[in-house]
Amino acid sequence: MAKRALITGVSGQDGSYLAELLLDKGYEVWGIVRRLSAENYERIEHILDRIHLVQGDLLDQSSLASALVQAEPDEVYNLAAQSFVPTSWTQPVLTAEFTSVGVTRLLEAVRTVNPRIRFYQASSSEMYGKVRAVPQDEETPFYPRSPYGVAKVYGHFITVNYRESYDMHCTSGILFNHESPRRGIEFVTRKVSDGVARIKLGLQTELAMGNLDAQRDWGFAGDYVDAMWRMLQQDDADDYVIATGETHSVERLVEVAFAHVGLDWHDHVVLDDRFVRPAEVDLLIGDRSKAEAELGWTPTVSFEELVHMMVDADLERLDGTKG
Ligand code: NAP
Ligand code: F7E
Repeated sequence: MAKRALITGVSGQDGSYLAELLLDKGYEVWGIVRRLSAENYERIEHILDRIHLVQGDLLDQSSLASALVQAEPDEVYNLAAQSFVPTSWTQPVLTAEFTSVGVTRLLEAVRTVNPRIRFYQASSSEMYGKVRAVPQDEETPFYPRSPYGVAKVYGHFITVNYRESYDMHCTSGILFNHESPRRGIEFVTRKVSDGVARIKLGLQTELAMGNLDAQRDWGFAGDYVDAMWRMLQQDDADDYVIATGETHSVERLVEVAFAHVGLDWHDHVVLDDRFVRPAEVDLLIGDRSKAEAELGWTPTVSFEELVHMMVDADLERLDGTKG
């Protein structure tokens, strides 16, 4: 019989890639979506006829239990969250409700409906914040620098706690930044790829940016959802860092993206304090040795390939709308 999976956040970047991956593996795929006044299925439009959607919200306990009863999953992937770091300063309580307590709501629903379900929690390198070690691995202490990072630390430890308290198969994947043409437009990689494409096509002239010195370990989202699946296939649940092991500054990102279309970033990028954060995460670089050894996982897309892929996708998308 086909395995069944339930994904929260199926309409997001990672949810859409994970749904594709699980369909390819023969899973029956279910996704939880929020009720919105207008549907927001752009990233999953191409697979809508192959997946089952059920309405639910991380704020609503009974909707999560109902979704589990309906979908009868073997595996649950909790990808839903308020995931944009700057919004976590303007909506800190909502961020905590979604990104922290929401995890407990879902874990409680799993525990009461069927504690044998395998559970994946989308933890984040933002938990390392003001980093205590370089590179960061599963043993590195957390020091979050935003309400989002703080909320994710709670989500991580409640997942570990359900594993230890109830002997449930609960895994926390500590994923470093991962991007794609499906990345939300306000995140830095997509903001840059979209801006570069617009400037190249003559639709705008400037790109306003915040801190160019921040360094991130950026990988391709398609690779990272494969790591999620591998984690839930292990006999024992555990925590894993997923990262490329390379770090680049935002300035380098901008340089590579503009150079790809034959432009010099100095002619177009302007600094704008509105995009500078109250507290910054200066440097992230992950050590994926454990994931490589135990899951056999390695990234397949380099930083330059990722930036080129995103700029090309935005050029193609915007070229069609030009004029
Ligand atoms: P994303 O594109 O922002 O997607 C977030 C998803 O969560 C969307 O489908 C959204 O639904 C859903 N959602 C938000 N609030 C919800 C609620 N109250 N109830 C139900 N669904 C809700 O995020 P992503 O980049 O795919 O990331 C997936 C997960 O990994 C997130 O938990 C994120 O924090 C975490 N993470 C991401 C990265 C990264 O670099 N991408 C790294 C580490 C960890 P709508 O479409 O209705 O808004
Ligand atoms: O910022 C700097 C900014 O918003 C990256 C989320 O998926 O990854 C993501 O969090 C860096 C920061 O992602 C702009 O200050 C400069 O240092 O793309 P971002 P993030 O905050 O790293 C982690 C792993 C997650 O878990 C999160 O959910 O870029 N930066 N100028 C800028 N960032 C933005 N957004 N916009 C700028 O203009």
